[in-house]
Amino acid sequence: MTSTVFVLNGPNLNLLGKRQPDIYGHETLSDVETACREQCARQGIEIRFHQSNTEGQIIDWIHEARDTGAAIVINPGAYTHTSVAILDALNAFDGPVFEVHISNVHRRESFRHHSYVSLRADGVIAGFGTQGYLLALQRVAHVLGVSSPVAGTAV
Ligand code: DHK
Repeated sequence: MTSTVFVLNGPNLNLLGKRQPDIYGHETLSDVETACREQCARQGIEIRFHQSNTEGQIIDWIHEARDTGAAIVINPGAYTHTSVAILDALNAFDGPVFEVHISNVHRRESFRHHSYVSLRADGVIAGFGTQGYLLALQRVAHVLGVSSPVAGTAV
């Protein structure tokens, strides 16, 4: 059976490419989705790609992943720094979880230095721009044991 990865995006990421491009870059979320879909197709993984500005919706998708997902890649946006509820939902998911931040949150305001999600994440990527999503998906393919033609997956 084909594995499915849920790629979940939190608040304001629908504005990617338009808001603060000096921090988040010029690529849109649609560009990111296309790149993620292409990479997953190459890796032989199914993808569910979502964005919501609502905490409860993100939690509902994490619950859905309990039944149909093999891994989660999540950029929770600002909920990273505030949401015990998203942490609790991720703790109820058994597969690997990878946290992605487009910006290097550790070089920004101190309130962005703490992540509730990191208490659950198996890996965290920050500051690699939107490429961070693709790096996380590369890791997903590796830990799920599906073949990946992308170089550098030996670790
Ligand atoms: C995105 C956001 O919207 C912020 O609230 C986070 C994260 C950082 C990012 O870098 O992708 O603090």
